[in-house]
Amino acid sequence: MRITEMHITPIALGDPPLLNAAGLHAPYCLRTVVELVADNGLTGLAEVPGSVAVDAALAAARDTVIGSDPLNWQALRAKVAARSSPETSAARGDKPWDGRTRVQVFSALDVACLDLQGKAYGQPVANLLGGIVRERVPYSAYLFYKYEGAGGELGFGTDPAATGWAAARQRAALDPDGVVAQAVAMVEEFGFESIKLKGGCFPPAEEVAAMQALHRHFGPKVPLRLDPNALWTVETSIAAGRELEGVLEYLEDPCRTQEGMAKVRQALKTPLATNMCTTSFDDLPGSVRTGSEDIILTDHHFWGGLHASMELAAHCRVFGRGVSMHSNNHAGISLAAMTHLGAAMPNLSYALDTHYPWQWEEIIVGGRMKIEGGCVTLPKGPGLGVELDRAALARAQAAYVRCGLKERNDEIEMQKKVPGWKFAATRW
Ligand code: GKR
Ligand code: MG
Repeated sequence: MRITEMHITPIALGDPPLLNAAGLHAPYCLRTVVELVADNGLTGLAEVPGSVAVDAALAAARDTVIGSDPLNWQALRAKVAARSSPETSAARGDKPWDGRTRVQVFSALDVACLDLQGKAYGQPVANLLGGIVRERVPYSAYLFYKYEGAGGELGFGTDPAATGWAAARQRAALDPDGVVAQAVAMVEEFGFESIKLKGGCFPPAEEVAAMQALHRHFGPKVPLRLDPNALWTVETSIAAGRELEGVLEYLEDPCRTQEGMAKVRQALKTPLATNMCTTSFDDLPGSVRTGSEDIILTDHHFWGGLHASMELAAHCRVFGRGVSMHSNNHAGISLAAMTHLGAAMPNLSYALDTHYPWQWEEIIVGGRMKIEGGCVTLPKGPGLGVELDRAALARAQAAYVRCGLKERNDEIEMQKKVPGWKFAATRW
């Protein structure tokens, strides 16, 4: 099999005004869809977070990709690596999301090659990763503080006809009652059995109060997580962490650096998780040396693909780390890829993150994938088990052109609500 074409399509999907450590989500989240067409007529799909930088890095790899054999991922990866500049984990940046591009190119190519392989062999991607250890992959509810509004074409207004979760998705949630109401609606709709709150938005005491309110409402059997995206100092992390002992399943990235996380970890009984201080294979020696976290949240977009995430899972097993998954806004191609990975990862120890409930549009045939009982069932069919809905893709591509966004910048969006607002790497 040879790759004959590589298509790179930037898209925009509606996204509500969600708050986080770096500001506020814009009315659209950006994704880039990658299609690899092979000489046997098959097409492999992948999806990565969108930005002009990622699109340019993908385009720069095109000449290397065309003519390559998608069955030989290691050879293709080595060729792309040899022709692109190395990127250290420092290039990740200090924002909640990951600023690196090279790992995203690897990820897109790895996923699309696996999709092609699966389609060629008539096998699901999870089998190509080693086999299916679970058909139903558990995800966690992902709560956000938010302003009122739906985002996207629905604008900052609301759809008065909406009911249930669609209505709750539009409502503001800025205090513990709002957070609990959001959680109730999300859990009712999707059946999630774990709950995460995106923190780093308000003074820690307010976020501690929100977690305590969730604990009171849902009881001790529902695992809770809080993720301030490293905006707290070590001292604040220890103080807030102590107030939440017995409340949290894990505390995610309370503060910066492996050394900082290690100090917090020594002071608390609550496990710590990260997608910010241990984010690449280069970081693993430091993680082992310092003992920075208990759980590493992989993300195939940032660890360099599904194979790389499976490799990370093996390291986690050896070094006694739990493993689960981080997410950013995404559509169905990524949800399918995450689900195959979750289905194949033997030591998956926690329900995975997903932003999927916050979107309402889709670019795959059949529309929105189902989350039932908090789980996504492994898609049927070879490869990733999803196909592009060309009309929906064209609509999302047109939205990309119309909205004019070229990269994620939550600070600019936040300044529209709070003039002069500035991102601070450490706030409290
Ligand atoms: O979507 O605002 C967001 C999140 O803050 C996201 O960008 C983070 O990368 O979900 C993320 C996390 O767990 O850090
Ligand atoms: Mg996180």
